[in-house]
Amino acid sequence: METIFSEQHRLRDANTEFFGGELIAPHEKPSRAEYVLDRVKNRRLGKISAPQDFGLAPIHAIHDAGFVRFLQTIWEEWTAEGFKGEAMPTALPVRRMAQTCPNFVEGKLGFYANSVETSLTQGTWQAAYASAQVALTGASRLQTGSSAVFSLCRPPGHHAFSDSYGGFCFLNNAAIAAQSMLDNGAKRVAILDVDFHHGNGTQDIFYDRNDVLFVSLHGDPMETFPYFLGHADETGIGVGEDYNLNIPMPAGTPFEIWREALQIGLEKVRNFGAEALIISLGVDTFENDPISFFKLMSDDFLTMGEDIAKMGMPTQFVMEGGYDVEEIGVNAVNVLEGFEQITG
Ligand code: OKP
Ligand code: ZN
Repeated sequence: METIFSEQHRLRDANTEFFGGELIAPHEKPSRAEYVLDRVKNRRLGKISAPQDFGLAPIHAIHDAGFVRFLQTIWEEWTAEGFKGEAMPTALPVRRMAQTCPNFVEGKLGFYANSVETSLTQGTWQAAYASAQVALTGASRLQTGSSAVFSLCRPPGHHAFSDSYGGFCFLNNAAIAAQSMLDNGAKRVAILDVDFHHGNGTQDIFYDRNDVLFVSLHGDPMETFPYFLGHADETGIGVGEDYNLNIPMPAGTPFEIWREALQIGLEKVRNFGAEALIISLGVDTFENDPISFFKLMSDDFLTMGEDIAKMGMPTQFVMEGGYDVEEIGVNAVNVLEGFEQITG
């Protein structure tokens, strides 16, 4: 399987993540992608290619123009004010507050944030842009005859909404890839999100649509991030009704149970009849992940890949989370090797 990878991911290298009332060294750091890339090389998974540049148009097909401009300009605006730290909001528009974007930079941050652990920094936009191009290049590969591709995206994307960032995500790579496939002739695309966290951004982007099915297996949002979306009763709206499936699971969920949820999700995908399957591939379901509570073991990721391969669909793997950096490479590439054990 071919891997698409951009060195530009290193431009996302924040000093801070707001965690437990402290500013700590971020969980989402450059070494994550390097561990995965090293494992791809060591296992000789296949060739590694730089992304093509598809420009801003396919990003604007998913994201609000004001939000994109905000990401492009925020660091300059923030430093122009003389602030010493990384950019983060203080006030957020919640219940009954006016939804107008303020002029002052700190207000803009609150307007465009959906969570506040994620600092904006120099280089974040450039890395997020490159990550989206990695996803777009993978999508293009599927539409020019590849049966499977690995988009080694970093930073991740599934917590990015059309008009908000958060949860270490800025641009929704999987959504951008899905939309580009539709805009290049696909009729239906399915996104299966196996990251430990609910793909709240992806769900919201496609919630009222029936051309993209979204299925997510994740920690129960009553107990974990992103908290406010991902419940089982969120099934879609309007023509999108029944085109969204959430399977939240409790702390301690082992692979045996998780795999039953996977089968339900895959059955939903099968009945949908999509031309392509995008996997939002987070491996933070791993038992030793520092910020998650499922109990998958490294070998389980092989089985996960096998189960996905049995769908027999053109498949794009888009990297999302996974924070036990020592094992993230093994676990992510295990999914890909399991997939190839079935497809050859
Ligand atoms: C991004 B991805 C833990 C707080 C969690 C944000 C997690 C973002 C995960 N106490 N903070 O889905 O892996
Ligand atoms: Zn995650």
